Amino acid sequence: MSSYCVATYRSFDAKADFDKKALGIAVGLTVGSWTDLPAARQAEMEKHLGRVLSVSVHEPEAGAAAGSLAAERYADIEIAYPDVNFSRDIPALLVTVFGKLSMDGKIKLLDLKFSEPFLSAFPGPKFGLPGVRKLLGVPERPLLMSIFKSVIGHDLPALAEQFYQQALGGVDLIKDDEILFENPLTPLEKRVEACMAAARRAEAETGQKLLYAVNLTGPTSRLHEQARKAVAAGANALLFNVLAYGFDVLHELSKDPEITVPIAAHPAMAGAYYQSAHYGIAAPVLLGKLMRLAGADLVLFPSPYGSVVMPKEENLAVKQVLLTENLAADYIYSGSGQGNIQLAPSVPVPSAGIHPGLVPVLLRDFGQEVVVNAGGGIHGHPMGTAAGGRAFKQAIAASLAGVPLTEAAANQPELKAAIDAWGVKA
Ligand code: 1AE
Repeated sequence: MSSYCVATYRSFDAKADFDKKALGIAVGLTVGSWTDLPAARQAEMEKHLGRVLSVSVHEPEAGAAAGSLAAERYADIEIAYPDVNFSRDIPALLVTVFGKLSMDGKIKLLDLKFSEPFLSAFPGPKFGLPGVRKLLGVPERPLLMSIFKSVIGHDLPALAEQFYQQALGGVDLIKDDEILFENPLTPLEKRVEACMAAARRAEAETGQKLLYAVNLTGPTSRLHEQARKAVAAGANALLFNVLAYGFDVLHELSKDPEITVPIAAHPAMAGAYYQSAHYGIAAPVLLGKLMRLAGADLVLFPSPYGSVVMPKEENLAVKQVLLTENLAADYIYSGSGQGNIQLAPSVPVPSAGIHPGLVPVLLRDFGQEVVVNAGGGIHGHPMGTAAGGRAFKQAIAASLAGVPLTEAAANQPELKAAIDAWGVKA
């Protein structure tokens, strides 16, 4: 029995015959030509042929605002690709479904559904949400992450002091800045040792465990070795710039049995792929399905509210895919089973420009299965970095209790200072 992975595209064209276009994609990206083949060859090639599952044409709506989607002529096209055509890895799948096609006119990859045989090659996140919660000993509440800021050019004592201040604020996770690479002042192993020592000092005061996601950088051929060194030096999490290296590199790292810590995926460069309505790969695929498939335990992405924003609908779709969607659920075009493979959920980390005044809307939209993540919103606090962490914790506690932040701030000076500085979003 054949199995298929299914891609959905949005193709924009003022005049095209979209049925013909869909057939051209299904045939062109699989067997290459079809009608010209002799019957015997057609029978042989049948199992390699892509199938058009649906073509849904949208005609421009009268009176629609110029530049809006409603004013455009486009079609959503669903095509099934036989698994037999590609090896069970993300590069092979992406090159098949959106290799040359990504450069062929106005077309965006909207969705990907994976067959169960394809999915079976992916163990998914090693820890995921339940594993991260277990490591931290925090079964329910939203988690809080702090981001190192302005650490380029700083030495180990300065870095350790910044770490200590963040940890004192009571955060659950601290991540390196994604632009901190291997460097002589704060090399990876020394950085891990200095920061984990600061973590222990802070824990003695706060009683709180935390994960430090150290940035894994350098040439691809050395990443496994670097990651193992980091773990041996005491790192209890890694940060990884997935899109700069490729999903397959994340997949290889996450399934390495010697890398025994959660991996946080940073979205650097993602905007080049998902932001256009007409081109690229939709955010729920790029930052949702592919990240989870490749094994990201936590996934950072812009929120709908901060300094770098993603439209809310898209944002919540990313969250949905990371947390709840069974990636194999409705893969079938012609197959043998339905969605038995479950990957652990990845933790959503909506980020960029987050401050305590955004916590109520963030928790309203994301619920409790989320990491509240901030850099400037912690270090920029008027009373300092540790107070910045405390202000977030106070905002989270108040939001969970249904208490308005302005009311909660009356007897919590850290929260009050944060609100005075940045306000509260209704
Ligand atoms: C979407 C990624 C956010 C990130 O990595 C980062 O450093 C955010 O910093 P702040 O919170 O905007 O200062």
